[in-house]
Amino acid sequence: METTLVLLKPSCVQRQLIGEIVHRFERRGLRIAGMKMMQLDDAILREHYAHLVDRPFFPTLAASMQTSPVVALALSGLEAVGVVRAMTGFTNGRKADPGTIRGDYAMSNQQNIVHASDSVENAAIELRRFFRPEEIFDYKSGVFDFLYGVDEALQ
Ligand code: IDP
Ligand code: MG
Repeated sequence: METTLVLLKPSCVQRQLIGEIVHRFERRGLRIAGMKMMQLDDAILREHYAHLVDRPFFPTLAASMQTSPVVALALSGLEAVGVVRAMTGFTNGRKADPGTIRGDYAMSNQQNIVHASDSVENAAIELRRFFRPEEIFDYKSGVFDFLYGVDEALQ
């Protein structure tokens, strides 16, 4: 099983879509291993978006991420990183496929509702960035035996 990091961005929080987006992840069968609201500061955003700090849009990106708290989620499941990234869709909501979160809720390249880790390595780094170890819970989902086949459950 993998655990991945999702941030429900201010575009999600302000549009009152927290419940709707969390519901999508739950419906898919992902287990919520961690969940909390946080106000992000400049330091964590510079670290989280280190690959973008030199881009001209970084100041507006950082500002947009601070207009309200975000909700950080740790989601667990088999191949959870790839599953969640596929559910997220292309960065630009206007180009994202219908059926994806961005394709169903976003019209913007920046105000695109969610962040999702893009690799297993980055998921581990990002989970450490947003959660203390004791904030991630390892419990068995009550429907686990109906989410996975017997062979998959061992992975
Ligand atoms: P991702 O969120 O799909 O992984 P990244 O390229 O890692 O996309 O960019 C991180 C975030 O930066 C995006 O989700 C979006 O909010 C913002 N962003 C990316 N490219 C642009 C841009 O060209 N203009 C404005 N904001 C952008
Ligand atoms: Mg990214």
